Amino acid sequence: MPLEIIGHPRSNFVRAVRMVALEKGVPHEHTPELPHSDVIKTLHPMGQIPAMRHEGLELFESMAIARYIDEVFDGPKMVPDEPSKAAKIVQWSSFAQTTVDRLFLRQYVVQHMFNKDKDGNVIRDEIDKAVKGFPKVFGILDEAVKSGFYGSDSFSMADCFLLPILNSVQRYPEGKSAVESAANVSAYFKAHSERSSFVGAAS
Ligand SMILES: N[C@@H](CCC(=O)N[C@@H](CS)C(=O)NCC(=O)O)C(=O)O
Repeated sequence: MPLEIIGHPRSNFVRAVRMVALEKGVPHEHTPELPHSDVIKTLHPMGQIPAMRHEGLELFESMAIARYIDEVFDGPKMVPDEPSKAAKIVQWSSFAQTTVDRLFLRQYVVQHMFNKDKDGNVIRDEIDKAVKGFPKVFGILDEAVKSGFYGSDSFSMADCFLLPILNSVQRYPEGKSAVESAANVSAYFKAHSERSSFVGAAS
């Protein structure tokens, strides 16, 4: 049975694992399920996306899926074999999945999308709090991408986790201007935004 990646393409975590597959040239079926759908509830105990199926193996959690695809299939390694280099890639991937995802997406983008009063106006409290945290995290990222790659000197799994988040945070004005003000982040995003895996995993 071919590799199947399950989850809606708008999810940054789904896009990241599909980017890993595309970077390696691994053909896969994409099943665009929403969180908490009947299918997803059979694959993830919390109903989250992504999930994966391959040859009888079912997996959830994007890091586990990305690393499985990287290790099982041929193609360029998205996590290097050398342990200290691999640890750095996992470190920066995890930083994107936790600190960066939480601040830029859960506490900012998702608030813009859904935290509205009864008249449909965005409630700003959480957004304003999140924006105050932007300088520190953008500063860390600006240093981490200065080579043109995220925490590394070549394209890796860490880039697959960071680029979809940077894409989403620019949907709203404070995120857009924060990216524009961070020179290295801005150049990094521009350099990779036409990348075929990034474009191919968007829909
Ligand atoms: N730690 C999980 C996080 C996945 C996640 O938060 N997915 C979001 C979509 S981007 C989701 O399913 N949200 C619905 C929910 O948390 O109930 C992973 O890395 O796969």
